[in-house]
Amino acid sequence: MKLSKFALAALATLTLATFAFAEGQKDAGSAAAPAAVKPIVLRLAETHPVDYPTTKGDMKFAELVKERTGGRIVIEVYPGSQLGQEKAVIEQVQFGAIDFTRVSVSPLAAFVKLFDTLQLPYLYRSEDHMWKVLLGPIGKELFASLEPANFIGIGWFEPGARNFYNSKRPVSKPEDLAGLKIRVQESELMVGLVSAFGAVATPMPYGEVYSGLQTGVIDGAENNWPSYESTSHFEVAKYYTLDEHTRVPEIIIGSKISLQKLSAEDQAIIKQAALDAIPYQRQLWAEREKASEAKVRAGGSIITKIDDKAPWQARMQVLYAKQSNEIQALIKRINEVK
Ligand code: GTR
Repeated sequence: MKLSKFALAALATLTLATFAFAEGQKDAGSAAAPAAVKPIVLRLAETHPVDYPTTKGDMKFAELVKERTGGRIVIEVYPGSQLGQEKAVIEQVQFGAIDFTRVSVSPLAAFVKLFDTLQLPYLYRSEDHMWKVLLGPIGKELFASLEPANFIGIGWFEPGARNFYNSKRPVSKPEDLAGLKIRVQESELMVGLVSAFGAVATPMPYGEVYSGLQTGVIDGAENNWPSYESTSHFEVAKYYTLDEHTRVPEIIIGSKISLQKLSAEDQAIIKQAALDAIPYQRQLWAEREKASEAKVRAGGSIITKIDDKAPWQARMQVLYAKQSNEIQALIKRINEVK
């Protein structure tokens, strides 16, 4: 086949262009290759079921991290204690086997004693006072105090107030608790608190409380409205007393071992995302508290309201007196937060 001069020139141009295009593609491939980069997948352990406000807060946190890293960092939330009960999970976070967890500061205080301060009875004047403490300089100092124990403080969630409940009798004054076997979180301070009320404290993981109540191993426990409802404890322990002895903040902690593998920018994105998830969780919490109360009342629980908390507070003086100087100093500063 004979080609004209014009056709030959066109063919040469086309060949060169194809070659140049292929080279360009190679360059682009080696420089960025975004599609080929696998995301960093991190795991977060949560004790509550999927529809619970803290779990939804965790998911919001994960969603913000994914969005703000353009999908480079994916946090998978494992609800319903799939990765273990709180104390065991905290240990795994410490060793880097689990990357994050959302827990109550109560079991965390077994690892970093200063956190006992935050779960002292009748410490906060109100929910608002608690949030001022958590989001102010004291909250930041407490986060920093976690680092020597290999944890990184990431964020706080709303915990509501905790109340006593039992299967035996209505409780309207501290003396009514005498002799009742009350489950507490795995926390020395909580053992002291319940003992100071004259009850028999029984530390036990959250997941074992329902059967404990059902079989009579324990007579009662203490928790906020949403936990009392979501666990169905209200079905087996119908006397609920609104003494509001504690507000024990919920916290998200990260594993120092996992997080130090990330860049400083990514660590900052993660911390900011957790803070930005707080208003969402607080909103869900307020709604769930009302819904849980309605469900519990409809389920036939006998609710005892406590108008005068003074006798309850008076019983707690022994617990305050036992605290270290470091904790006493922190209590003083918390009281001064306006
Ligand atoms: C809930 C808290 C859980 C868990 C539980 C318990 O209020 O959200 O993280 O600590 O109490 O009593 O074990």
